[in-house]
Amino acid sequence: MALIRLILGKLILFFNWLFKPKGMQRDAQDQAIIDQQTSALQLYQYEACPFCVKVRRAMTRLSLDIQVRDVKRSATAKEELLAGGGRLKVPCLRIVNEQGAIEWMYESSDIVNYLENRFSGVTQSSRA
Ligand SMILES: N[C@@H](CCC(=O)N[C@@H](CS)C(=O)NCC(=O)O)C(=O)O
Repeated sequence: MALIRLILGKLILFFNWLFKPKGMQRDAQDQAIIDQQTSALQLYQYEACPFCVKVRRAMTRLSLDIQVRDVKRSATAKEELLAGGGRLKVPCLRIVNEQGAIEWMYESSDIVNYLENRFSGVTQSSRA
């Protein structure tokens, strides 16, 4: 079972690499604003988890520089996820909102929707 999981994981990573999505282009000023906003986000994940790959592909498509914390490789990241989110389940997006409150968002589809809703449009500064 572990071997099958390992092979499947490698295949997922291979196809992800082969069909890597193109990142959207923004001008430097807009990208700097987005980078500032994404500095408040962290993705807790496993490298070869298909749901995590789905979220990382959305990040690539949207050109989002979000810090990735690997829960399998880092005991600290695992503790942070358990203590903050309450469940050892990935992917999970840690969001610090404008008031400084922290939200832990589970479910890959919810995370992708959140990222698309927040970051796929034009930035405020660019068209002011
Ligand atoms: N419906 C979830 C599924 C996530 C999921 O099953 N993740 C697995 C890793 S691939 C996991 O964390 N399993 C541990 C658990 O469920 O406790 C999503 O779309 O994010």
